[in-house]
Amino acid sequence: MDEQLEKAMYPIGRYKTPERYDPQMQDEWINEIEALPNWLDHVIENLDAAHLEVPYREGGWNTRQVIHHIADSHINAYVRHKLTLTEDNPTVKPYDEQRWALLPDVEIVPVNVSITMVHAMHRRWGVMLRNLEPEDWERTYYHPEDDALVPLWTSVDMYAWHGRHHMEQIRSLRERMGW
Ligand code: NI
Repeated sequence: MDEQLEKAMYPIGRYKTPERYDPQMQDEWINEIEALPNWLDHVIENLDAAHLEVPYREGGWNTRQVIHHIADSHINAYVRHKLTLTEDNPTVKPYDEQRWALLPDVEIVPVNVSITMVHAMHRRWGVMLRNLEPEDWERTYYHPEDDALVPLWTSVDMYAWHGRHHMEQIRSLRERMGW
């Protein structure tokens, strides 16, 4: 892939699963999950309606779609984590994120509504994760598309990355555009 495109798509690099589980990382993962709503408040500050419609790269989502996508994705993640904590190896439901991003709510609802959802949901998510028993972190869910058992700690690490990843797409777009 073209280097500039790679940088626009993956401003903090692609996700890489850590080679081994380090429980000392829990705090950092949860801190990032708890910080995301405030980062989102900040990253869209002073953007007008026209700015929100500019794709962050050619053929990519615009800021409006990226913000709603974060809410859509993290609702799924939160449900997956709750299932993991209450069932043995639950099979989670994949969803078509590209088609979700084209539904009417993403078109019509202001982005700050999704950021408010993220504030509320991440508050609960953070409290849930902060109060787990050590063994809970190694519980797993089954992801049918990847045909993989995913430990909770991997998933938490991945979603901490995911929030930062999309926030940085918007932040670096603003930087490139001088907004
Ligand atoms: Ni995403």
